[in-house]
Amino acid sequence: MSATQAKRTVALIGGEFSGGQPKGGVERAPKMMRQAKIVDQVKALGYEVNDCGDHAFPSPDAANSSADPPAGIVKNPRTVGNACKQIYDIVQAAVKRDEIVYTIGGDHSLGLATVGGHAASRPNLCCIWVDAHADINTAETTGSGNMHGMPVSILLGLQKPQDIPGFEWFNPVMTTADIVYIGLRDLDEGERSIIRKFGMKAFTMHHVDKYGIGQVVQMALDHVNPKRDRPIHLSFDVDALDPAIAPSTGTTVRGGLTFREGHYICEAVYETGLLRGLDIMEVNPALGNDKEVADTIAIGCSLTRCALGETLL
Ligand SMILES: [Mn+2]
Repeated sequence: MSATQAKRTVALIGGEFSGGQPKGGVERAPKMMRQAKIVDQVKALGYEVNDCGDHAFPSPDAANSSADPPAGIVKNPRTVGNACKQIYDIVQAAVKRDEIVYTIGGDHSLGLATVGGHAASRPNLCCIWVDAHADINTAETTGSGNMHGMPVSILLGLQKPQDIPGFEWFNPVMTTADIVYIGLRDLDEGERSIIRKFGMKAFTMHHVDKYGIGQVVQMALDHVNPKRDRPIHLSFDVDALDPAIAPSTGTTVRGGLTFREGHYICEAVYETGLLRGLDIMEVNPALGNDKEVADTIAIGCSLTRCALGETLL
């Protein structure tokens, strides 16, 4: 076992939520990862686990959208805002206990709650967002209206939370300089404009090919955490991985991270000794055959273990 960091308690939070996108099933991932013995695996790495439970949220009812009508084309805003508020509060409480917050999604709209709730109690927090997508659409730029493509814009206040019903409670505390992307390969035009306009640091798959994953993680850390003194939240959308190795997720994009590249990111972040928050998001056990589902759940578990200190030797 590595002595890189003193073992803290891990607060495990299940976010059984699918309302940020249209595909059912993603809300079942926390239970499936538990069935795959994720709790025992984290304990085996030497951590105490404070099990904060799985939190279920009603799926949006398409037949009765009168309770939560779209805001422009943004879908289920109050449903997403309510789920985010509840997870945000749970995350914030765990951070105040100085625990490592580990959230299993659920769709990535919950990233607003996990990173946002974390940053609210750890002001110096930085974030590494590993994803095929930038998730930085605003109400103006979104083409789909699915809120799992919007958490970063609200998190950073580029999209005013007060302008989306259900998000009035949220107070952005992070800036565009506090977050770095790895793995991007499917960006909307509006997202490109936002990333360029604010000079945000983004390592796409082009950069992974060009520099190799070791150099990319180094550069990402140098940008967001040059003195290696800031706590890190790693928000990992499994669609960052190539669909050949993580097929059971809602928005697959070819040309993703290899198995080793994905795990390397987690290992390298662990080695900093600064990991304080981890999300494993968008595992969807309803998509794919039995083997594909098992492989994707297994990779959610192994990414978790690597981020918490499992090493090859
Ligand atoms: Mn995402």
